[in-house]
Amino acid sequence: MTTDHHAGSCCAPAVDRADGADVATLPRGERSMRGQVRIPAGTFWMGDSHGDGYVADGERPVHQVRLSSYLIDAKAVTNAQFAAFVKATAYVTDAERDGVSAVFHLAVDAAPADILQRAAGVPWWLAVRGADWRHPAGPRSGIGDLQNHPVVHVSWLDAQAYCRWAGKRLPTEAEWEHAARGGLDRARYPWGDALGTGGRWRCNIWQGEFPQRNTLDDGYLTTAPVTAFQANGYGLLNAVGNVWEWCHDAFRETEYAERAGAEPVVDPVAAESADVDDRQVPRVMRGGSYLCHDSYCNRYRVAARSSNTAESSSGNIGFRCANDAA
Ligand SMILES: [Ca+2]
Ligand SMILES: [Ca+2]
Ligand SMILES: [Cu+2]
Repeated sequence: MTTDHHAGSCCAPAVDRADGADVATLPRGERSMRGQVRIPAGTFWMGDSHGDGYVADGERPVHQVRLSSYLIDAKAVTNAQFAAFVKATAYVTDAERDGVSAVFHLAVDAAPADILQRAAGVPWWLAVRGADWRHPAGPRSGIGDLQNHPVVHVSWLDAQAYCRWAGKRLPTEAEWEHAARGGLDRARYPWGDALGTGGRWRCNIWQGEFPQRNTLDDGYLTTAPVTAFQANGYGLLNAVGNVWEWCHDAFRETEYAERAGAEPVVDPVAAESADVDDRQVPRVMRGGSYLCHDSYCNRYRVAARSSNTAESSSGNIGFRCANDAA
């Protein structure tokens, strides 16, 4: 396990893996709109209008983006849904092939011998043998009570495989942000500019002192059900917080800088996104996770960007699917 360029944040560590599944050999499912909401064609301001972001994440400059109409899942893909995919295809995830994935230290449920190492620079991430989507906290854990929680320990390639079978695709980064905004113009969060009111949390992030003490004010140390909290104006649930969500695009810090001046940018997709077999390409993750906290990782905002290599997995990365409008 090596650190990624987000060392010091909660964002999940990268994992080096020898090889993985060949997604192209999987059956391609018939196009499905199940569980999806339609986002009308429109123009929005993409990026961080508040100056909240980390410069190296490339959330600025804010620029105008025009998108065609598209469909996107209201909720992240659940363990139950992923189980149906695996049952139908016998698909083996990258974490299962490799036999190891990253688990947050306070969540680990594994024998000491299965805890292999701490990730350099992000010591709250442990490489745990036998951690995978069926065993999100390690070999001693299960998903019996987590059917309606987002699937985790899935790589970008695993997400691609699921999408192919489900008759869907991953959202582009621009589609993800536009949908997460819920129709609000340049707001910080899917519901507005303020994090919360009266101690009532609107998303699953970290409360307390990271990484040792979580007061659980929002009710969850790790994942929450995909139906928790209120939907945004487009009907999306848990766009920010809960789990990071893979997007189609290759991640480039300079992406927005290169778009500025050519606005509105129409249906943008980052260059280098097309090489879907490259396991080392950093892919965009959006929305932040249950580990985010203002003190060190303020990425539970709609404009926030992060990335991990296509083959990496951890206990706080999942995904939702999208589709072209019919
Ligand atoms: Ca929480
Ligand atoms: Ca999320
Ligand atoms: Cu974070």
